[in-house]
Amino acid sequence: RASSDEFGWKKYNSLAEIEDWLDDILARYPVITEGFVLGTSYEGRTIRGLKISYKSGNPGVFIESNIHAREWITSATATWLINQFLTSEDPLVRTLAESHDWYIVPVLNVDGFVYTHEKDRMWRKTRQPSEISACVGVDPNRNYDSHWMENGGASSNPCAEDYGGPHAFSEPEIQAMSDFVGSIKEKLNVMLAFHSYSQLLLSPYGHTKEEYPENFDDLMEVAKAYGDAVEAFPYGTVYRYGSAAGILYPASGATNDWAYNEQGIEISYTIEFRDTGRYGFILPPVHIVPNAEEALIGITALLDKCKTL
Ligand code: ING
Ligand code: ZN
Repeated sequence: RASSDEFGWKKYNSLAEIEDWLDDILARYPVITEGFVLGTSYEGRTIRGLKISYKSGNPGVFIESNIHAREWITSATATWLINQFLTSEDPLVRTLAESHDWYIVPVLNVDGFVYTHEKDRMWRKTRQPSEISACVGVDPNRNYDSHWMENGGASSNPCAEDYGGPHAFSEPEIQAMSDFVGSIKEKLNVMLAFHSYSQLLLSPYGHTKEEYPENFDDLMEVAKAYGDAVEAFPYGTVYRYGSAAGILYPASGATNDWAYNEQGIEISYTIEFRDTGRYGFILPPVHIVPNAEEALIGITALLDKCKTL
């Protein structure tokens, strides 16, 4: 293979490249890492995850990435973080990596991700056909069973980009998330759902802006720590923060609301990475490493702040 075809962070990788790389990681770090299978996608692909644990009983952090197919920066960032947690010699990164148990799903929407590589770069949804329409796919980030389809936070039109699906958990990928996260929720302190783009930290709730979580002040303090750390980092990138419905738009059935409401994970965010719209979803690969560095700095600050709550 030509070196430019190999796995790395100078380009976006295909699902096959990411999976081969995960196999390498598992072979190279058999004590620290453990592969897990989240479940099977509509088209029959295995949805894989990686657990990184240096010692048992650490606070658990779950990272859900690439639930939206076209948001390639999310899996590029998730894999870069995995690599840092395993190989960095920076003492701050070592402390971060070794003092948490990480559950990372680099590509949740595997069918959609493959579709963006092979057919339509701008695909967002899953690839399960509808029974009532010729349109394909459900918005997986509207498909969790948490205030599903309430308050106009998702569309009932199968052709819409934010179609909530025929019923909650209609998408096997999202049912798989629910089963897996449900089975380890006692171990999880933090849920981070990676998205792009807009440079935002979004807390619950997405389903309403009339109400706010009981720990909303804490959630904002923690989000501020992330934003301040990223802005102080050499690139000066600005992240805004607030509740999803409060600063963005109403959206029901999203991961962070579900994790918060139904799984009791009190620190739960959607993170919208670079940029603010110049390139949008088609973020040039030169942004991968800077974006990932910012995520690392931000997550470090976020988890440090959590300890003070
Ligand atoms: N944005 C998220 C979306 O699913 C979001 C924003 C997430 C809103 C969670 C509410 C709750 O629409 C992108 N870019 O996908
Ligand atoms: Zn998204």
